[in-house]
Amino acid sequence: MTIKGIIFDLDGVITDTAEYHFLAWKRLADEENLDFTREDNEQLRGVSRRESLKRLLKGKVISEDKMQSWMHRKNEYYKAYLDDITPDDLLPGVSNFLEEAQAQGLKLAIGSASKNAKPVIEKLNLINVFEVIGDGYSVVNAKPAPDLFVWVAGGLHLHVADVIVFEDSPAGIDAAKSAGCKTVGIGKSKLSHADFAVRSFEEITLNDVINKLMNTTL
Ligand code: B16
Ligand code: MG
Repeated sequence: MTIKGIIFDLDGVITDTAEYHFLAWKRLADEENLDFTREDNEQLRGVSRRESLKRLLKGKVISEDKMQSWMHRKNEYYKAYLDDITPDDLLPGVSNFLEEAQAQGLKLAIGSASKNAKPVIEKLNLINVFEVIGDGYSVVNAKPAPDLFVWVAGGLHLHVADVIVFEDSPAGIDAAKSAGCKTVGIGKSKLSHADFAVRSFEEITLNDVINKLMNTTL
């Protein structure tokens, strides 16, 4: 087994923008008298803005114009929170892990469903760390489709089988697996379908990850 590159999801892996997504959707839901809880928000992890709105609507049907205008409004609320992001908002252990991966000469990239990924990465001061940034504009079919990870691996000039994907969402693990990448689940969500899962980068080194993937029947 060779590992030549790593694709990191953004929200929930590199930084925790899920709280901002929640606050923005919650504001919209309150304004429109829709019931929306933190628990509901877990179902929006890693899925596109449009799919998030559909899940928030819980089967209620609205016109396409209204869909567009509500998605736009939520995004304006979300973008206002992004002003507060600084490099201190990296999740614990991320900075060391990125340094380790760079020191070992791996190619690094982002594979995020978010159309706001680039400004977030700029705010985190990581724009020069990633060779490719795949975001919500890169492909038509969002996670759980494999397209984004195939697109990013291609941008790195790597075969998908030589790439590890770190993801915090079930949709993201599904996408990475169907792309043919190795998968590591990060965070509190149940990600039992990943090759293996840990709660945080603080629990692992790059060598741990590679050893674990080598000893797992993939
Ligand atoms: P936007 P990721 C995802 O980011 C978020 O987890 C998800 O909650 C959000 O709906 C999606 O991006 C789209 O974001 O509205 O900014 O385009 O986890 O794939 O980095
Ligand atoms: Mg995520």
